[in-house]
Amino acid sequence: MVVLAKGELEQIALPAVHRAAPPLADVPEVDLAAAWSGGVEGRAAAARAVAAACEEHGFFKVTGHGVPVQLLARVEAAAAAFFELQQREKEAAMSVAAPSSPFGYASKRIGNNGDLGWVEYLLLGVTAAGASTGDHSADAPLAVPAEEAVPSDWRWSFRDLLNEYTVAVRRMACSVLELMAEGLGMAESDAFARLVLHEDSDSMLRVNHYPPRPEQKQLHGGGGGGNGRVTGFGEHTDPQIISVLRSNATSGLEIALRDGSWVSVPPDQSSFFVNVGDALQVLTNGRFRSVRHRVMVNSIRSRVSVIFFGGPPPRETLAPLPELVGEGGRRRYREFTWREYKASAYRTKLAENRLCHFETT
Ligand code: GA4
Repeated sequence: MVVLAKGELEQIALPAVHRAAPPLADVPEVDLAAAWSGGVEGRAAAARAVAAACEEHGFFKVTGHGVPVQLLARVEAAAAAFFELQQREKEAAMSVAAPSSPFGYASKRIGNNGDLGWVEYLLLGVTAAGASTGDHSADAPLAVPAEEAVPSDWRWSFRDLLNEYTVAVRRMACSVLELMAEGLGMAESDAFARLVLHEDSDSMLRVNHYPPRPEQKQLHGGGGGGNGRVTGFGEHTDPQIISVLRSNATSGLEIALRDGSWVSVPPDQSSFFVNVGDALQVLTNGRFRSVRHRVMVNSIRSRVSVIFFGGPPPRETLAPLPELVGEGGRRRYREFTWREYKASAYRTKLAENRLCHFETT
């Protein structure tokens, strides 16, 4: 069992100082089906819409994505069933992960630098075949509870389901990355997608569960009520190229706009939400914005979300792409490898600005 040090729980549960965020009125939306079937014009329009959303918010909704709704529902149900297991069963499920590995099941602790949130989660590596594993070896089952915890067919089906989901979402993420490149008018439409499709791509799958907001008396050791909001996952940007999120119908996701104000994103269980990550901000020389986001536990309902993070191979050199810098243009970031960036990111606290260390002066 993970025992929190004295004071840690209070730190998570302290009502955030910020007020409830107003809903984002016009969530940019891209219909992939229309992009695929709309001929040259339809595709160009979708590509322009994607690029505009990435420049303005670094965030948009994807509809017409072609991922079967039944698959989404099955993943959601299986994830909910996993999180309903006893704490010791969930922890045992992940004991196959190397102790030093960031992969596995965890509760409340985020990363290694003291961040806490009102969340429990599974973090899984994704292999080239799209299979989610804990240690990147093809036959290490990871997203599964321990032998004695649940019937073995259940364990295997959860793992298979996550694999099926990962394959479908990665394919969709790459279609979106192609539209991004087209929207930027790049000569090669696979300039971004090829990094995530690469057999050494460092991608991940995260399954989050935000239990309903705790009672105020729990938060303050029996103290009075109040309407304080509880942070599920603190504000941050994602280090990777692209993140593709799908959640159940429970609210909680918030994004920061250019002016620094926060807006909430109305949930939509049949769509996906795409975040631009730090690596894509670098490749586009800052044209696309790595969106700062967070999850607030402000509901009486559980929130379950599944996020695919598409990353480049560790050895890949990242730098602003010359055609996006333009002749005589200024490169805003120096060159670095994804391995270097990730190591640096993992040394930071969640809310830190990780890209500033890689900016040119
Ligand atoms: C944010 C995006 C992904 O969830 C993640 C997170 C990672 C973790 O939970 O271990 C990090 C966070 C994320 C960025 C900074 C570091 C690493 C927690 C943290 C404090 C899996 C990722 O790749 O980076």
